[in-house]
Amino acid sequence: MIATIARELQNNDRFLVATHVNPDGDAIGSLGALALVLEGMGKRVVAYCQDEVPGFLRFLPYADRIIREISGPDHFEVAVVLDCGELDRIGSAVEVLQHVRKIIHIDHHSSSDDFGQINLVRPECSSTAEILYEIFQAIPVSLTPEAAENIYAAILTDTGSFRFANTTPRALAIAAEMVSLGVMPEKVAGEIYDSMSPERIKLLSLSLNTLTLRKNGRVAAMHVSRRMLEETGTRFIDTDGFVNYPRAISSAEIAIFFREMHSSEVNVSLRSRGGLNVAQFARIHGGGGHHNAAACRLQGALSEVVEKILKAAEDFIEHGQPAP
Ligand SMILES: [Mn+2]
Repeated sequence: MIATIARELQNNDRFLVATHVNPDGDAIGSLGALALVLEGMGKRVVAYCQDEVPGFLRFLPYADRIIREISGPDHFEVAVVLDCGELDRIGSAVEVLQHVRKIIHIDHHSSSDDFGQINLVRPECSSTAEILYEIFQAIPVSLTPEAAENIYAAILTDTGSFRFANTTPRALAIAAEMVSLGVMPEKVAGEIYDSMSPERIKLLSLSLNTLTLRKNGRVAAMHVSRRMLEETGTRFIDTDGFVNYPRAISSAEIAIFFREMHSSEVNVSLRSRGGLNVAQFARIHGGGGHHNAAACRLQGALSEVVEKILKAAEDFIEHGQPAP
């Protein structure tokens, strides 16, 4: 499969590369790495992500060239969809994408659909960037420091700074290789983790005040409302990573972060440690993700969704995992 994709990248000339809405470090890093490698091979590339690149990822080489709208499927021979469990998560470009002759789907989410003509889904990989690295080796291409920085940032963020269970020998070895190619870990970490605006810190402080514990702290949750965003002059994108605060509580087995979206829709981020499979929990509520990191979106007022999901999380912990 790796070899097949390597061949497709070599044998075609006009590529669309795309990733999911609300992009994270793996989404933007994978997009940038693949776009840079394809350009290095002399290919024509359009890189697409519906939503804006979060501030902490804008330093990445290529991030400023990602476009947010595309037209016509005819421009592209191949579309490569990255880090995206369902095609719908591409956002508004889904129409165009469905008409591209060949879709190559590369992902590491365990709940990933087979929506492409070629599907490479490897849940054992730390990140989509790790899978790309293997494809790049199979072509083979040598990576520029710019491509390497994108891969490094993707692995760094998807492993939670090399802390999560997906911090495998392989993930660390690729990260080490990227450093030997010129990536500076101190610079990348500074850009990603120490670049908060004062407004964002104020938003965090409001959100920390909403901390709710259930089941003797085994369930820990926080939320951000539209009003908090208005009050602090921040945006939805500024809540990225907030779920890691309830997750950091020693007793927490499930951490939940609620974000009030527009018109009675709530985004729910879920994290777990160890055995509890939050991807399964998310799927029950119409979402998906990984064993220890997942998300879903529910209709309803913020307070209703919070109560409903907290109750469900308590049951989930109490009764273990329901039959699939
Ligand atoms: Mn990922």
